[in-house]
Amino acid sequence: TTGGSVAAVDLGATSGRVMLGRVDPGRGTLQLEQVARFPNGAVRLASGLHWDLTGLYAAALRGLADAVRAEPGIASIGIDAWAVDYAMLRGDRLLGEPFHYRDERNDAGVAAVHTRVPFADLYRRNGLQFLPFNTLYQLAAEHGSGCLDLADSLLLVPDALAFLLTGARIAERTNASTTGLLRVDDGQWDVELMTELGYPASLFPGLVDPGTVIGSLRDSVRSEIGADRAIDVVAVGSHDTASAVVAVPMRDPATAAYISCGTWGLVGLELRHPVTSDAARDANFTNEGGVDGRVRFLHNVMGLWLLSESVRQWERESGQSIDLPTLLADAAEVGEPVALFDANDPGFLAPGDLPARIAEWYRARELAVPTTRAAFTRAIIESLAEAFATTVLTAGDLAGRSLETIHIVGGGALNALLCQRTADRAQIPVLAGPVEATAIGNVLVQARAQGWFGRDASLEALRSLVSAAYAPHRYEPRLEA
Ligand code: LRH
Repeated sequence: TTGGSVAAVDLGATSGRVMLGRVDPGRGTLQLEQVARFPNGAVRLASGLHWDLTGLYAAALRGLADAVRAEPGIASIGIDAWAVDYAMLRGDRLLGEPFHYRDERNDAGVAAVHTRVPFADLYRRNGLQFLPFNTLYQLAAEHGSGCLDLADSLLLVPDALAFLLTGARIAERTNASTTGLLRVDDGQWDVELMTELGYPASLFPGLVDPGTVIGSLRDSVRSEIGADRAIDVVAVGSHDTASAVVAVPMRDPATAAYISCGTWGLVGLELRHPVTSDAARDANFTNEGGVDGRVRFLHNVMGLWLLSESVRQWERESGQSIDLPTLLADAAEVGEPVALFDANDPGFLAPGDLPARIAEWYRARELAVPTTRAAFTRAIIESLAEAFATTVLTAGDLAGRSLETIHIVGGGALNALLCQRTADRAQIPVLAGPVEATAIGNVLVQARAQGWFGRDASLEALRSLVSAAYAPHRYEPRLEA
């Protein structure tokens, strides 16, 4: 046989899933089957906004049991999740549930870090865009809680789950690059920076690259999921965006931009070398670590959070559930022009009544506030499309590339209005799909680690399998923008 099956655990901010991936590069086939899906979200505890990591672990275990039942021969398991958030441990024990990056505690952390190390210096060292929740700011907010003194290790969310499954402590490199504590030039921990900021370097485990075996399932985990033999957990691009970029079916990364669109819209390019120019810093572009040492040169745009958090508020107000396809169809029918708002306004980050904050944004600028939910939704989509388009064009300028296509992957690829309006506003064709890019990227990196592609297969070889299995939907730009 030239292929086999692996399981992907893919955790997003609103839901998690366990997928079975069947890959046979010899035959040119790639199949994905969802075996479990479970909700995820913030929990407001007395100490602030947290994730229910224990609940996620339990749900992942149930999903893995389903995966093993459906396909007893899975060769390995890979885990990816959102970036920056972490669990602290003492010995094998979790020191509470991880903070959610949308918790309000970060402002003080930002100020504390920037008085010690000005942002321009940080950018030169770590190449990261400013996001108030980058791990290094969260850790500054942790000072005074006493937890940093108690902990003896710190694991990012996917690494924490891998630890619970295997007992092994590692730091997968793509996700470690989002902490702000990794050097952009050589991809190693910046121990000097940790020391300057007062974070014990001993908290951070050794770095591993995607494709490395993390460890084998603990015996008790094996019996819980009904596995009758050893199964390895393999590091993938454990930062969900790194896995998604693996599965962007770019023919030529030199002329393609991508938007990984879920809760966030991650808008940028794949580069061989980081760009840390003053212009890139001023445009707040990040150089995150990709699979195979490639650089994810991108900017965070607020993403579908604007829509989902607005819908949540409308549902809370009315006590009725809203059908998203109907809402989007109504939004597409809105005839009168809507005013755009700045989709990147930091005031939209925290959970709560988002439509009120958007309305406030308009009022402060004496712009007309949309009067119906359909018009509001249309304003959100148009504003997102505008932010996507300008960010793509900025990325091209900063990296000196002329772009011929924009790939949209993730849930946003299903949003036809968003895809079309992005094409219109950028005047560049949009290729939409695959929707499950993150899980596919997770599966493909495991498949390569198994040797099914040949161990040195390039990302281009993996991507050609993606385009064969998931032909993207093309949106031509229309002239009226
Ligand atoms: C998307 C994502 C993104 C990060 C954010 C915290 O899920 O990982 O790349 O910036 O979550």
